[in-house]
Amino acid sequence: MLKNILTGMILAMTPLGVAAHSSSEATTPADGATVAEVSELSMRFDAPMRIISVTLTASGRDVEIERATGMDPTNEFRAMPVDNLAPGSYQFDWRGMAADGHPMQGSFSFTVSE
Ligand SMILES: [Cu+2]
Repeated sequence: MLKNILTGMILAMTPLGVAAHSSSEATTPADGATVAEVSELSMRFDAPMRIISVTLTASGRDVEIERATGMDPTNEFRAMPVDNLAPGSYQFDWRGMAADGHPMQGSFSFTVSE
């Protein structure tokens, strides 16, 4: 009961309740960026996020990546491509759980130049 009251107070103080969820503040590569090469994929959150699953796809095909971040909630998630990324368009999708237990998801895209 106490927990519910506190949650209501926090939501009431937060415009639209949006900031009650941790959200992705910045990514590497940046969303929409064109880069020459990718050595690391990362996302920073304004509150700890448990990242449950991540996928990297190029034109809908899965590209293998290796997580550097485990399953504990974190403000910074990191992963690396297993092989050098060929030129093309990539999309990174993630699913996670915010500190308040709500399921979250998001994505960002980038292009690797020729
Ligand atoms: Cu929430």
